[in-house]
Amino acid sequence: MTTESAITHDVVSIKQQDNLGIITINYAPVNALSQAVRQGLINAIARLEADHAVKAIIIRCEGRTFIAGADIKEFGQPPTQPYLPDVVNRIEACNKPVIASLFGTSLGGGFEVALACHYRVALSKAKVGMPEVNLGLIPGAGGTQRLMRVVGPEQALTMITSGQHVSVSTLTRSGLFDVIVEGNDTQELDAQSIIFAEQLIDNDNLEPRRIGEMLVNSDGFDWLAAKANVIKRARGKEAPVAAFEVLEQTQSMNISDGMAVERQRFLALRGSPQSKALIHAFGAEKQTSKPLKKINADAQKVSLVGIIGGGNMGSGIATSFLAANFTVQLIEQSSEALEAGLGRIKANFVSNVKRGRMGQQVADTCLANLSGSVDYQSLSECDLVLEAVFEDINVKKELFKKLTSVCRPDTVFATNTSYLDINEIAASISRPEQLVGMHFFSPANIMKLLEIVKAEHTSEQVIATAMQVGKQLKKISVLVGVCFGFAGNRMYTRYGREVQQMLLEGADVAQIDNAMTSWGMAMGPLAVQDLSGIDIGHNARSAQPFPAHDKGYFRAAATLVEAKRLGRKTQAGFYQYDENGKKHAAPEVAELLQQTAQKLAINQREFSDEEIVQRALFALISEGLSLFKEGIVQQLSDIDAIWLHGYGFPRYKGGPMFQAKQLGKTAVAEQLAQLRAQFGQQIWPDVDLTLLD
Ligand code: T1G
Repeated sequence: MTTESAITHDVVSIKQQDNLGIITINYAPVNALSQAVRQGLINAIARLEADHAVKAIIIRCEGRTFIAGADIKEFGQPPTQPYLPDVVNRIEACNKPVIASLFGTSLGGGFEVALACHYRVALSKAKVGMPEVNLGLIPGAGGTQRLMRVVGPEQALTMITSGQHVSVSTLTRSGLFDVIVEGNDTQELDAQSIIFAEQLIDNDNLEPRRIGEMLVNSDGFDWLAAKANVIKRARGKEAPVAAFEVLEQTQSMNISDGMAVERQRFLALRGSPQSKALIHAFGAEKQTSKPLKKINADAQKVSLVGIIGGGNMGSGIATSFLAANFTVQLIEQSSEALEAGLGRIKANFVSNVKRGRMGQQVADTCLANLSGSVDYQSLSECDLVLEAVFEDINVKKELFKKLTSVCRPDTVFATNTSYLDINEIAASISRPEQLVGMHFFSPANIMKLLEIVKAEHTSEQVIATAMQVGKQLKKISVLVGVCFGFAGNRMYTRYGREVQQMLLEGADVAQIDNAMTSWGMAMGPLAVQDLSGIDIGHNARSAQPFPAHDKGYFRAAATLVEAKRLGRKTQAGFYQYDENGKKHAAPEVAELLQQTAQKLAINQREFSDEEIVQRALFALISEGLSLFKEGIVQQLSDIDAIWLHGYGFPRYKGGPMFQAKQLGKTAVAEQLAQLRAQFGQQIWPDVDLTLLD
């Protein structure tokens, strides 16, 4: 006998099937724990607990996943009743067995709901996790307490402080799941959940098994060593350390006292600067795929991709496409170059397997989709052809001219150029509307950032296709316009210019790098220069007219290039490098730069770390606001996504434009006015600050 009734709107409903009560959550897109879902769960549990005909209860979800966590749309608003801890405790307190039916990604509050259930049935392809630290939070509804009781402090700490999604198939002996259903079939999951519930009833095994009643077994666990490890890996992030402290502090408490400590720390983190920044970062990444000017065209289907150039970039890009199940045809100029390119791609997959990024079978399947040729005719059936050849505009023009005669009329042409004018390349071919920039970042098979560059005549359909391909590549694809360096590198040039200007003004190399890394940047800007080669940027800049208004423009780099100090590759750059590659201060650099400063009549002085960080950050803010004003980017959050994924900006600081918003329009205006007064309008131009309202 089956009766159905809705509990709250249509997000939570219950169905009675014989002596089973089945609670279904249906709240797109990921069954997040909105207020209505929380209220619906509490009402459903109460209703079924009171129904004498019901012997056991299943909590399941419709759609793509079991509950994926608290509702991010409610973040930033005051918490509303029923609070999630009350919901999970109500589920656990139910006097009838409650079974969670897990598929997709049961994360955060979703996993906490599952842990409050008395049993868990899960698909082997499902994932679970406590990703709260990625949002600057810790689990706030019993997750620290119940996870530690089931899997022990070590595994609980790893899951909570890493925030990683863990495949159910790797947790078979964790004690977390009572039944693991092989595969990814949710109908089979539903069936197995019902069978499991019916077995409980048939065996009269109806006493709820509550994790909250278990004790934590910390025997032999070295909390001291674990703490040092958590702090080291946190690299300035507060939430992982807070999670550690909660687990250590509550290991011997009862669940109620433990949850009170957890809740207190959760609420203290909620609304913290780091949490606000991390939640902004999460939103900024999602926002990149929703360009403000809606793209009025559907993406073309792309499966066969031609990659021209098998060097470091081309082979990395080809690796990225192959790993996303595209078929790749690699083109090189000679059989030797082709072999070398194919070899680089295969080496990338060997590394992927060695580092556990993928299994050998997957790698073999990917490589089976790779072929190579020296004949452009082999590109005739490609849906997309992307070039990653030498950065010379005439080489690229010739290449695309050849492609227009070889490829289908609807083939999308993409260039990976970093600095060349895509409008100029497009103007040289008969199908400019087919050309788009797809600017990958090295190493292209690792870096998630992809700039999709819309040239003047690029069609909407080609843009939509490139954005779709970026999504399939699992890249953070950001739509940008054409200018020198597009968005990321143009800002990076401005950042580099400001850092090198401060060098000429007397700031010390190590002081600059240490100030920036202490603030949170992944690497010091001058160490990065040494790594990539000071001459690379210098040669690219030398191809452009020197900005007469900016007498110190990268003159520090020019000085070092003249002194043949090119960076790591010459064991000498901004730093000195010993035979082990370890960097050391190089006093002669300060002398060289002092001479250059004197020639340029730039006075030298002491700097504070704060001023160094502020000047560098404001260079990014100023250039980011100019990019938006010129229409190179469509939303400020895109700039944050670019800097978080392309340049090692600290995620827990949200991005340069998030920092500007946190500083506030008035403070930014005052600081920019001071810099403008000191260094002039051309270095620090007027920008539109209304965006910071
Ligand atoms: N709340 C609301 N909407 C969400 C959401 C969430 N938690 N997660 C994703 N979405 C939306 C997303 O905005 C997009 O919407 C759509 O779902 C698809 O997302 C108390 C406090 C779940 C693995 O951190 O990791 O619980 O753009 O494009 O690549 O302890 O989204 O389609 O309109 O990313 O398949 C913990 C964060 C919260 C999960 C799916 N949970 N989300 O990835 O699709 S804190 C999380 C994700 C918490 C408790 C604490 C991923 C995903 P739209 P998508 P996807």
